[in-house]
Amino acid sequence: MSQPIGGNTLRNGCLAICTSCNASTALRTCLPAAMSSFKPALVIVDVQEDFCPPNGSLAVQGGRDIVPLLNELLDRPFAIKVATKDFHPQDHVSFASNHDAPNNKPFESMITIANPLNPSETQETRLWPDHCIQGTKGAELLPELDVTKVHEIVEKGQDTRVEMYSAFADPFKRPCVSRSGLAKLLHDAEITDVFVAGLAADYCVRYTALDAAKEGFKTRVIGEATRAVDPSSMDAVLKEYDEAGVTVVEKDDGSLSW
Ligand code: VGL
Ligand code: ZN
Repeated sequence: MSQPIGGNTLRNGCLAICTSCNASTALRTCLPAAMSSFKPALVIVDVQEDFCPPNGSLAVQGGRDIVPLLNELLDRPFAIKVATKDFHPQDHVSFASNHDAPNNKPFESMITIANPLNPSETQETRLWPDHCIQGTKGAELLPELDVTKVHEIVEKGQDTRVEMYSAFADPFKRPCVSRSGLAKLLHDAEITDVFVAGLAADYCVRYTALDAAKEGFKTRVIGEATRAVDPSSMDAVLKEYDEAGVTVVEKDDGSLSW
């Protein structure tokens, strides 16, 4: 049996859930909850001291300001809530301090790194100030982030030989060098949808969202819950999202009304 609502036809099971939400709520906003397969995860990327003012070595402007919104998101019924941590050894390849002059300027210099398992595969990557070193204050999650509501903390970037912006894996493909276990965690929990927020919008949030889409999750980035190292790069990032089927949503646009 089916019943038409506002031009759409829904199965009875869907209708029962839809009528349980505010009757005036647009159908579009309650539809994800009406689909039995909808199981959302929240991934909060790298909300760590080193990415935030006032003392972070790689501070992203406004990085601390997103925490109240992140805490609101943590109050929502995501099936899994994950916080990730960039977690580097002191000799990490991305630190400018580990390279020789003159091509060792943090934020500026680009280097080529080869896949340690296959030298024919290479990546161009940016050098950074030392940041998020294991065991240091800079690697800690912000104390104002309500980690009591986080189910899993996923560390990444421990392999000194490779850069790893994505919370899923390093960028090498032939073969991949380092995986965090996040894909398995989400797949094992039968997650269907991944919502990404955190720092930085143009690096770790970006590659985490793109990898989430590659893993087959319907992926949304919560735009106002991110901040970029270089805001002028975001147009290009939005284009990448478009091509990958990643959507940018905002807290109050209905995308989180389930
Ligand atoms: C990040 C630069 C270097 C990030 C991590 O979390 O966006 N950016 N390492
Ligand atoms: Zn890093």
